[in-house]
Amino acid sequence: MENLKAKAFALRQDVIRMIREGKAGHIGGDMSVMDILVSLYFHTMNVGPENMDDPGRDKFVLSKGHSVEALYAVLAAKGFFPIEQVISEFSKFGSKFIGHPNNKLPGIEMNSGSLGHGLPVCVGMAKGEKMNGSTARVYVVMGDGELAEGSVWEGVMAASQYKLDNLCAVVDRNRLQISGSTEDVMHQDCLEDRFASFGWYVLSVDGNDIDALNAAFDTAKTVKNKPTVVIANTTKGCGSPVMENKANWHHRVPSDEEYTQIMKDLEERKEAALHE
Ligand SMILES: Cc1ncc(C[n+]2csc(CCOP(=O)(O)OP(=O)(O)O)c2C)c(N)n1
Ligand SMILES: [Mg+2]
Repeated sequence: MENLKAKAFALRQDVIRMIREGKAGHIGGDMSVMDILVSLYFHTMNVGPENMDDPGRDKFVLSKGHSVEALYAVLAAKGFFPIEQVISEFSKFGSKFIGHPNNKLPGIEMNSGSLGHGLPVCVGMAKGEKMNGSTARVYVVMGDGELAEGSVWEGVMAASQYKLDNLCAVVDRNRLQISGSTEDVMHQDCLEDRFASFGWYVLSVDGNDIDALNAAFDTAKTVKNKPTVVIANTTKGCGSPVMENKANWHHRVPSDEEYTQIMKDLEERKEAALHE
């Protein structure tokens, strides 16, 4: 069986190379969200280049669209496009691989980047799947800072109203946003209780533990009559102490020394995962 923990560290290395070459990128959130994306794309969802024309495929929206570098690495690993092409073209003038998801690229369902829109759109998508009698599931990943957008909570209410048990939201709960701690900027106390009070089924897991994520997404598939949220408790910058839990790594290009250290740290974690 494929070692998804090691894979997530290898894909983080692709992201670091991409950001170095492109001289831009939301590195901290890419690192925190990687295990969530690997669990979704390699364990949970029935999505790949082979079935993108099948209306019954599961649908995915990266609502925290600034973490597109992580999505590019995962989509490349799924075979949507070559990783070397992304690394050489990302963020260059005229490139298709721009700094936020756009649906002209294969594998991307929705343009995103303006925070607060992914969940409301996914509510419509999930309702549409039900109206069509489809068994497809809809997944959306939001940031915890993103939850300050009021539109998120309109979507939360509507998903509950329409009993969208085919909808699974994930919050990348890394406790940081662009300008510092979420608790200072717009606090997210009792996040689990907030979603539960709106009628959602709530799971709270270590969001950098692939096994825990896989289990949570398996459980979400069994929930009836209500949408599920997975609060994924993550570390921003996960993979190297150079970046971990540091607000100034929200958007940053590593220096030569930082690059060398980060790649080494990721290599060590990848090797450790391989020998676990
Ligand atoms: C509507 C909107 N307002 C502001 C921004 C600018 N912005 C980009 S990333 C970000 C912080 C997001 O924090 P969070 O959702 O916690 O993301 P993560 O920590 O996972 O990177 C902000 C405010 C935006 N993209 N969209
Ligand atoms: Mg955050």
